Parts: sequence; structure tokens; C-alpha cells
Amino acid sequence: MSRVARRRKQSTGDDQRSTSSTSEVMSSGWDFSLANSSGKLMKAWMMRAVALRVVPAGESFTYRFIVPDPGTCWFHPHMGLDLDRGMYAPLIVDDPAEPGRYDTESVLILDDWLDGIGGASPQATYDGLVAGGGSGGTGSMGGGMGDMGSGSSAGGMGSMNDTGDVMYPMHLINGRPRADAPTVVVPAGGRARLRLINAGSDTLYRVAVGGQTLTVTHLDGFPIDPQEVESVLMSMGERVDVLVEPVSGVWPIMASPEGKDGAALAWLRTSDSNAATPDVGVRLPEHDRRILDVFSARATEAAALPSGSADRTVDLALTGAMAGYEWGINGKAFGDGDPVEIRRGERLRVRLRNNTMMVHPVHLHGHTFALATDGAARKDTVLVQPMKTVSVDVLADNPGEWMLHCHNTYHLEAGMATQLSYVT
Ligand SMILES: [Cu+2]
Repeated sequence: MSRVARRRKQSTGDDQRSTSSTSEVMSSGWDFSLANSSGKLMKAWMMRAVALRVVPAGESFTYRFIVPDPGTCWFHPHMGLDLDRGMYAPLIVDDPAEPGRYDTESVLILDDWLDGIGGASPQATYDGLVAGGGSGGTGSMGGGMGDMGSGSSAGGMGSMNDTGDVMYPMHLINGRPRADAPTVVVPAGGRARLRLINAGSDTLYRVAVGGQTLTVTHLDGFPIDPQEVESVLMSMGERVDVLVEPVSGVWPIMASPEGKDGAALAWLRTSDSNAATPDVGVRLPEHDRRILDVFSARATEAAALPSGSADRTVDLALTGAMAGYEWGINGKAFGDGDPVEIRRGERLRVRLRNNTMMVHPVHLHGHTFALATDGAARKDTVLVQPMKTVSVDVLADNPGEWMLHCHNTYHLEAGMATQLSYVT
């Protein structure tokens, strides 16, 4: 366990903020220094506003950028499989006009973990997947297409097909396993805001809080008309903010890995309760009750893209198979295919068709998008289920070269990415 904790500390300890207040961030941009003491090359992509830089070992690079929107964000490198070794941290931008009221605010980062356990490593796991199957100890579920079968242990909410390639021995919240679960304390009768981030590499998490209703207020940092649910399904890269008003006691906050064994755990305790933590197993009844439907969520007026029709539509097929572990877009691995051309000022509709039997959370750099129906939620990452199509609208307002990729670390490493290129 100490290894996990130590890695967590390493992964965030080198980052330095150089601003002191949110208002400064909002008004004058932000210096963000990354110092690389890892002894190897580190490539960093910031999620929304900042482009890719390679930070050589022993050197540092300072990002300076304007923060366009408040919200729950995170940052991490996209260098090989570093993300699955815990190199990430939350990036929370406070909203000076925050309308919500809550008594406590907590960031809960979900992660799937195998590195260093039983000799496993992300690289050995990837190599095992490419070689066509999981050998023991690499943590890989391996096997050919369909080996996971229907996979999901979930009852009810629609059938998931393959939700992941890798079996993880541990699921963590804020770097901590179940036996050392973190606790969120909320005043008796109070309201807690939970900022949930799925930093996992290959795991969808279904999150619920025992005995409680969740009021979902933000998706990927952007406000929605609040929705009351009992569980939320989060793909890799997604963030969900919820409000909870627990009745007096201690309650499990549980992230159930979709289609996989185990669970990540935290506790929600009211300040007036000394109750012992109960034995809660790996699944709550709430996991199989009302689940958030991202596609029916409505953006608040401030967060919605202006209504309007797309100037142009681009089709991107998510392609590949477990055999050979060849993932790509339009049948090509990153670098082999043509970039998607985009013109400044246009509204581009990107139609994402998943031609595989696996789920793929698709994330776009440098922009946010709206799910392509009027008033739908604004996001930057969207889960595309097997054999389904999801359309998103992108306003071309940030010239540069930007990645669009699957946020499964192993699929990305295999090439499931393309580039959005501004042309004049
Ligand atoms: Cu993928």
C-alpha cells in the first residue's frame, strides 16, 4: 500500500502553482510549471486550453494560459502508459459566480491500479495485450475479441459489452484502497459537493452513495440543470459533480468498476455520527437504480452552445479489434491517417461511430463540445457504446493542432487518436 501512496505523492509533488487566487486565474491567465524529475521523457497535454509539449527529463516547462471556463478538471501526461502509473492531479477552477450552496467540497479521484502489484506493470500489460492475450501476473484479461463476453455484472441499466481490457487488482479513491478508504465529513444536516474524476486507464466506474440521492450539477466541469439520480456512470476522463445531503450516519461512497471485480470506496460521515463503518461489499442497491442519462441532461443557459446547425459534418469511425490489439480511427492508427481539417469560426459536427464491440470514451483537446441536440450538455469527453453513434458539435475557436482520442490509455497507446488541424 505504501508504494501506491508514495507514487501518488511523487506524481503530484513536482507541480507548482504560481498564482495565489482564483480571480487572478480568471483575469490574467495562469503560469503552470511542470518540473520533470522522473528521469525520462514526459509529454504533457492539458485538457482544455493548452497544447502538447515534451518535457525532457530533468527539465521544466512553464505553461501560461487563460482559463476559459470554471469547473472540475484534471491534468496528466500522454506519454506512453504514464497515466496508468498515477501521473495525474486534479485541476479545480472555482466559479466566481457559483450559484450552488454547499457546506463541504471534496475532490474524489477514481483510479484502477495494477502497477507494482504481483509483478504487474502497465508496459507488461500492454505487451501482453498486443501479444494477443493476458498471461498471468500482467493483470491483463487478454484473450481475443469477445472473451469478456457480456462482461457487465451490472443489473438493469442496458447491456454493456466489453467495458475494458485489463483486470485490475485494486480500485482506488484518492490513491487509497478500500482498507484505507478516505472519509468526507459533512456537518449534520449539511450538504456536500463531491467533484468526481475518473482517472482510470481502462475502467468505467458506476458511482453511488449508500442510502442517498445524488443531485448532479456539472458534467466535465460545465453546469447542467440539476438532475436527481442514484448513480452515475463515468468513463475515463469524465468528471461529474454531485451534491449529497446525507441523513445522520456514515455512508459508503462506492465506485463499482463496470464489468469488473472489486470496488473503490470512500466514506461520507456526518459530523454528529460516531457509528462504525458497516461492511458494504462491492455493490450497493443504488448502483442499479436511477442512473444519470448524459444524453438527456440539459446545459444551463450559460453553458449551452448557441443553438444553430452545423456548417459541416465529419464522420469518424472508431475501429479496431482485440486481435493484435490494433485500435484506430477510420481504420488507421495515429500518424497513419489524415488529420481532420477544421476552419476557424465554423461549427463542425463530428459524428463518432463505434464500429467495435468495446466502449470508447472520446476526448477532444483544446475545445469543448456540445452533444448534438439543442440545449444538450456541454462536455469534452463522451462515451460511445459499442456499435453506437454519438454526434458532437465543436465551435472552432482555438486555432492550432489538437488531439481527438480514446481516453482508454491502452487504446490510445495502440493508436486510437487523430488530429484536428486548423486550415485557413
Ligand atoms: Cu478506446
